[in-house]
Amino acid sequence: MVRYLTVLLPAALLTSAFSGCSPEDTITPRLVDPEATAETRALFVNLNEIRRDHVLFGHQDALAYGVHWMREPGRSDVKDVTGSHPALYGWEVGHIEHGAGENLDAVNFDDMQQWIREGYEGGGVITISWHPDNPVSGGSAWDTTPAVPDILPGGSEHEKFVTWMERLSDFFHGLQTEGGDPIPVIFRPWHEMNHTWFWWGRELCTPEEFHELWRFTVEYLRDEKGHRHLLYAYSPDRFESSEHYLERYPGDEYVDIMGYDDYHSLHSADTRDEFVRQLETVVTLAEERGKIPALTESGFNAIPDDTWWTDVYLAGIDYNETTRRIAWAQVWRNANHETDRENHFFAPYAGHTSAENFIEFRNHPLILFEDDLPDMYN
Ligand code: BMA
Repeated sequence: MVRYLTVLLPAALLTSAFSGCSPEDTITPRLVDPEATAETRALFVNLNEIRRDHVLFGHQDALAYGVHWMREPGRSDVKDVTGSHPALYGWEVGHIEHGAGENLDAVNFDDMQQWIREGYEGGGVITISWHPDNPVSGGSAWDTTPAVPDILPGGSEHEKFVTWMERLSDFFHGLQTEGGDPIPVIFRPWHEMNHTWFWWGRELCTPEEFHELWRFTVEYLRDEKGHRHLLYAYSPDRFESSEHYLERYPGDEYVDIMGYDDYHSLHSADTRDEFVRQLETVVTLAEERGKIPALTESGFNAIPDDTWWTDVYLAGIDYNETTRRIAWAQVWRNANHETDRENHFFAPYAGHTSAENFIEFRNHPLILFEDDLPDMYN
């Protein structure tokens, strides 16, 4: 059984080998962490099984705020419109590296831990991104002063970076159920590294330096800090070819999820070919390696097209047998209109002109929201 995940098998065969097993039985997918908790392994196996027929819908910061509200227990814009929370919750830990009380979008970290607990207990899947500040210049994640070589072992800022990683680890340790069990999390660091807008991006470090940064991140959390509840997601932004996608891929031993972020080929059906080509590439590359493919960030800011959800987003994802095998599709956050950014939202809110179409999207059999999910952790 163990062997099945270490060789290349079609998803159907792979999953049928596991159906009916409980995590305690024999399921040992070849994860980055061979000692991952039973729930974390189950999450991987279940995502891999579910993607044969379904795609989970995800939203960033769903429980923290919406376009016209903040910090209201049990609320999300997605639920306001559809009656259900998203199936996958994205969270962002930028500024955890400073030991700050709030992230870079003013979300309180204690609240975030509580919302992560609630999302997990409601059956949802949790993914975390990180936009750490520039460790050399002190600027933001978008400050492209070169920094990667300096934070690697032997570099002048390495110790500082280790302190940052320690704070990240402390936050991860706090992600526990009431009973003290670690909550499985898909960690998605150093994303969009094939472009040049972040300090860890292309042209700011060599592929080898990037690989070292990635491996250090994994080994620190897994081996040094003993986190047994993490799956690791690699997610470049839009790309030209498999070679481009894989240029900064740190190796099969260091990646569980092969994702991709795309805000560019999703504005209309005109660029569907481009979107489909990239989804097909990600699915194919992931399946060749026994990894899980996903659309890790996406969306159309402010959703100016009222039928975008079905006519562009779903039509692209559901384009063919290959594209629809991604495990999830996540859209970015709904910034609060009064306190944060205006017109920066990627899911509809109650009363938005795409709300009706979003309900149609939610009712499509391919797409799962939280209340459609089977137990993802067993
Ligand atoms: C970006 C925007 C920013 C935000 C950042 C991190 O895409 O939403 O406003 O600070 O993500 O969440």
